Amino acid sequence: MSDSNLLTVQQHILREQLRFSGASGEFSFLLSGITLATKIIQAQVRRAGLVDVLGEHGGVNVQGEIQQKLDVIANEAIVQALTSRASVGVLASEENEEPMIVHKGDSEAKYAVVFDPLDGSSNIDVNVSVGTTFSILRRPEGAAGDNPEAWVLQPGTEQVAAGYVVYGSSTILVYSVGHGVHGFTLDPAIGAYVLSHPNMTMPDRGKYYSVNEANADSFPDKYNKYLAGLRNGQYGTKYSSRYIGSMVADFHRTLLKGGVFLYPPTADNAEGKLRLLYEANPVAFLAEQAGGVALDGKNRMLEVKPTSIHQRVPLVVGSKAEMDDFVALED
Ligand code: P6P
Repeated sequence: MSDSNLLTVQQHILREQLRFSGASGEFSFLLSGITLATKIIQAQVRRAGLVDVLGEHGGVNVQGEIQQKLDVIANEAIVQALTSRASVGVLASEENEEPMIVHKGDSEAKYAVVFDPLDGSSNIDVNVSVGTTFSILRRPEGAAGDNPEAWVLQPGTEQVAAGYVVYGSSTILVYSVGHGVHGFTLDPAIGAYVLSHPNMTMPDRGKYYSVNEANADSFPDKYNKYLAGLRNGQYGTKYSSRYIGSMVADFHRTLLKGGVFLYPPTADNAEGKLRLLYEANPVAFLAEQAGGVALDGKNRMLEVKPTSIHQRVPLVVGSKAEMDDFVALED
C-alpha cells in the first residue's frame, strides 16, 4: 500500500462520524480514546516476557478468575483513556464488579462503554493471541447519571458501535458503527492503525468449526448432532476444527474465513461462559454487519434483554450457511 493510500483509523472514524446526525466530533474523540488505550495495551502485551507483567496479579476479578497482571494494566489503560472523554458517562468492565460513573450528571455525557480489557488473558504466558472487546451504547432517554445499570443493560441492537483488537502476529483493530465492518493493522513504524481490511464480509460458508470439545459430553444434544454433521460432511464438506481459546482470535478467524464459533451451555456453565454485554454483543454486532448470524443458541443475540452486567450467554456465531444448518436442527 503506497503512503498516498494510507488511511488511518482516526481519519476513517471522522469520515464515519459524518453519518451520525448532529455528530460534533465527540464520538470520534471517544473512539480515539479506545484506540489509544489499545496501543498502550499492545505495547505491554508485546513485552510481556521482558517486564514483570507475566503471571498473576494476585487479585481475583468479579468472575472469580485470578487476575493476570496484564488484565489490570489493560483495564487501567482503558479507564484512564476514556475518563478523559467528556462524552463518556458510564464505563463497565469485565474486571470490575460495578459499573463506573465517569461524568455524573454532565449533560455532555451521553455514551456508555462496556469492555473486556484483555480477553483470553490466561493465554498470555504461552504467547497465544489475546484481545480487547468494546461496545458503545447511547444513554437511554431519561436515564439518570447515577443509574449506570440503565445505561448498560440494553439489548445489542442499541449498540452505536462495537469492535475488538486482536493482539496476534500483528495487532488488528476491527470495528463498526453500523455501516459495515472495517479492519486496521497497527503499523509500529508510525504508531497508527492503518486501513488494511475495508468492508469485511464473512464468506457464505467456511470450512472450520471452533468449540472447546472437552466440554462435549455436557453439550445439549442439538449441539453434538450439529458438530457431528460438520465433521462427517453432512453439510457438504468435512470441516476441520480450530480452537485458540481466545474468543477474539477465534472470532477474527471466523470473520475472515467463515465457519462457526460456538460456546454452548456446559455442565460448569449452564448459560455458557461468554458474557453477553462485552463479549457476545460486540461480536454479534460485527457478525451481522459482515453478513453473518449470531444466536444465543435459540434467539438473535442482539435482541437478548440483559438483566445483569456480567450475565453469561451461550454463543453460536458464524457464516449464514453454517448458521442456517444449525437453526434447521430440532432442539
Ligand atoms: P474455555 C477466555 O478466558 C474466554 O473468556 C474466551 O476468550 C474464550 O473463548 C473462552 O473463555 C475459553 O474458555 O472454557 O474453552 O477455556
